[in-house]
Amino acid sequence: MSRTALRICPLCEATCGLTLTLDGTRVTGARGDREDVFSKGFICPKGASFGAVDGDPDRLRTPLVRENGTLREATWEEAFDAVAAGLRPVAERHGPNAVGVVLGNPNVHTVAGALYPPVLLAALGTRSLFTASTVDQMPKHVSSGLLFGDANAIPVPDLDRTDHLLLIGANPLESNGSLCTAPDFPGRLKALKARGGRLTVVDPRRTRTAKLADRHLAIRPGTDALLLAAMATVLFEEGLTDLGDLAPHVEGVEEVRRALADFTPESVAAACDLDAGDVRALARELAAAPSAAVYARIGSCTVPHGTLASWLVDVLNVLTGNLDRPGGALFPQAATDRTPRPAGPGRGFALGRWHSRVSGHPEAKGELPLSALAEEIDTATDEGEPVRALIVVAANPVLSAPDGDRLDKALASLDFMVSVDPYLNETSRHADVVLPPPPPSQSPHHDFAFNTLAVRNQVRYTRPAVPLESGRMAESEILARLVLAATGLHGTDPAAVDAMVVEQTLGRAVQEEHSPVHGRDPHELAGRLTGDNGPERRLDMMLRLGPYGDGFGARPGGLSLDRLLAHPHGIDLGPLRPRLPQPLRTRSGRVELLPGPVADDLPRLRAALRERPAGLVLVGRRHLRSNNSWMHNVPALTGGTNRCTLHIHPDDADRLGVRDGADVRIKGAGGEVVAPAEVTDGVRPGVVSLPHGWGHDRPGTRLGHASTAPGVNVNQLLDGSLLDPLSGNAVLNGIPVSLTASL
Ligand SMILES: Nc1nc2c(c(=O)[nH]1)N[C@H]1C(S)=C(S)[C@@H](COP(=O)(O)OP(=O)(O)OC[C@H]3O[C@@H](n4cnc5c(=O)[nH]c(N)nc54)[C@H](O)[C@@H]3O)O[C@H]1N2
Ligand SMILES: Nc1nc2c(c(=O)[nH]1)N[C@H]1C(S)=C(S)[C@@H](COP(=O)(O)OP(=O)(O)OC[C@H]3O[C@@H](n4cnc5c(=O)[nH]c(N)nc54)[C@H](O)[C@@H]3O)O[C@H]1N2
Ligand code: SF4
Ligand SMILES: [Mo]
Repeated sequence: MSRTALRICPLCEATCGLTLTLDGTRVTGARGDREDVFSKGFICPKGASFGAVDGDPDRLRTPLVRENGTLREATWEEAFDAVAAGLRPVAERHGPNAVGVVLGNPNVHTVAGALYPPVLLAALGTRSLFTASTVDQMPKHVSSGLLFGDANAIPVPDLDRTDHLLLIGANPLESNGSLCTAPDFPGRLKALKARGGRLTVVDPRRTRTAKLADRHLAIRPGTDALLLAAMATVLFEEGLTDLGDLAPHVEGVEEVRRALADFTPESVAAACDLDAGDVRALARELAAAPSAAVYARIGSCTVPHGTLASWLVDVLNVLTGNLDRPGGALFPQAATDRTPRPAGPGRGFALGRWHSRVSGHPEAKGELPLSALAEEIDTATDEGEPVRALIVVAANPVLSAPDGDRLDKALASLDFMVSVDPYLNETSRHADVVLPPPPPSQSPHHDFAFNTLAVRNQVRYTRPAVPLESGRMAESEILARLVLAATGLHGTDPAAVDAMVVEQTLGRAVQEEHSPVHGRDPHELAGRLTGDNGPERRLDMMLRLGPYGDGFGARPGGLSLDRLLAHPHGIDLGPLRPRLPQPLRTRSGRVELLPGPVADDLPRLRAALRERPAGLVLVGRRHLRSNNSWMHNVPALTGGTNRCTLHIHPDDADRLGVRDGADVRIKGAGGEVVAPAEVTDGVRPGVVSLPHGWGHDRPGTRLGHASTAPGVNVNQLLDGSLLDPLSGNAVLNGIPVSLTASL
């Protein structure tokens, strides 16, 4: 007998609602949920393959524990005993920083990944935290921290209402969008054009997104900050700045004008390899549009001036009066956001409160660069203890971070490593204990992170579509037990972790004057929480305390878990609304348009005006039917054009004697790889492109399908030394490479 169940898709940031078809406990099909308040039936090929992703026979079913050098299947009890026995001695003997934590991308796609890592980190007290953010969006966090005082206050383009979208270094027709949660991004771009709006794309490749654009500028990689700085200067020179309602909330406009004055279209044109007239036109169009949004992603972040580019994006949004207004770039308000406090000065955002031990990289948002993970393990210094034990949750840095070969060796040298991962892959193969979470059909879903980045305020929750298979453990329980095992409380009831968080959160809330529960009894409130388990009670608590919540009765009709469960397709909370100055947490209580660390970094950008590397540079690319490093094991999603090939322009191919389909040797600072060439004018001359997440040819993994067409690891071309200095973000795009036609 088949039945259906609703499940929000966890496979990318678009968060589409799916209707799964189930045969017993097996997912046999997936289609878009037409009644979903946000995605309205949209689905992409990855979502349509949900069943294949979910049912991959290579997913681990039981924990693995290393014994005499090899991993064997084990019970959960044995596994957590081994975790406690492996981690505690390291922390006790060598101090908290000797235990490192690595958090990977899928943590933002799971309930467990949102709720438990913060508890784990607080309990461990380690400064050795490395996450996917520093190979991704850390520059945006840093620029938001400096501009708005809150690293998580990221303005999102108002896709559905804007008249003009300037889209930089993003390819939502393949990625489905990032830091801009918008199911059916392609449809929303087409709707923008249909209503007479304008789309400009800046990308060294003529992507599917670029093909949709009214104007495509094939910029030289790594130079977006120069382009954006020059656009700001044009706005100032031509009297096109107009802050509108923002003016009282912004300081530093004049300082920005002075700081950027020597970045003119003419001065940046050669470095960007763009026409000065085009740069000027871009600025004028932005200013002339009734509403406009500048939006930039991976291609603007994973470059040497990532923080400056991220900052300039919002500088342009501010100067044109588009920040915080409909049609511009606004701050979403998620249902699980903390109770908004009254506007006013905050504590501001600090960078570099501590530094990495080996290279002295400043922390950003409490994190050290993922690029520095290998050296923090394999290099001894007088400054403190190296990382000797590692907790890895949903991360595969051997493929996703620079210089996988070095990291591979470093991981092998650890005293102890535990991986929470459904696969035995390039990274988890080094673990002493692997703790496999259940497949998504057996897990609940709520988008704690992506609702704070969504183009429409809405809230949705789906319970597990099928019950936990016997022998499985929910990922929330795995992480709660991990917290206990890592902190000397091994054996305690994991429900204690949730109970502690509830007690602390409610205890704080009742003391906050702006809270709807101010002055009430936290125990009485805790007793009112509903939900089948700890994570559900925590979701109920966050919803009820949040901006749309029922305030535990103070605001009748407001949100609660019960109310959400009564709306299985979600609850629409309306379009994005202007919110300033409330979200600001800067010391001034205003948008600080020229923060000190940014001003101090401008001389480096000025020096880039003169840089003109003669050789080839490499950029990445994403494929619609792929996702970073972990979806190449699903036959339905590989093959066809989803392959690990080197895109190269015909002019470069001719010059270098590279033939279509023939192998090319690609050399970078960190090593070399060999991949087949795909000659295409989809990439501009001087630039080649290789996707990331490939290289599934290491021994000791269990990736039956992926290892049949392993591809190569593009990140082996990097040695980990290229970073955006403010954020510690890896430079993954625009890296110098040399090619030789192989063999
Ligand atoms: N050259 C280059 N490198 C890049 C990028 C690039 O553009 N170019 N992009 C970077 C970016 S943006 C990112 S975010 C990183 C991503 O890199 P990572 O953070 O390493 O993320 P993934 O490769 O997506 O998956 C990591 C692991 O999560 C596991 N996993 C899948 N589902 C679950 C789950 O439900 N629970 C748990 N516990 N684990 C799960 C997978 O098996 C996999 O081992 O890569 C970065 N690396
Ligand atoms: N199908 C699929 N979807 C995904 C993922 C995936 O791996 N596959 N990964 C997910 C993750 S973790 C993330 S972070 C998002 C990322 O989402 P996006 O940011 O949309 O990622 P990309 O598709 O890599 O697009 C980046 C674009 O930047 C261009 N680029 C490279 N260098 C430069 C430069 O210097 N300047 C400019 N202007 N452009 C440049 C590249 O050519 C590329 O087209 O996608 C998410 N969605
Ligand atoms: S666009 Fe993303 S969230 Fe939507 S179905 Fe595809 S993978 Fe899933
Ligand atoms: Mo990412």
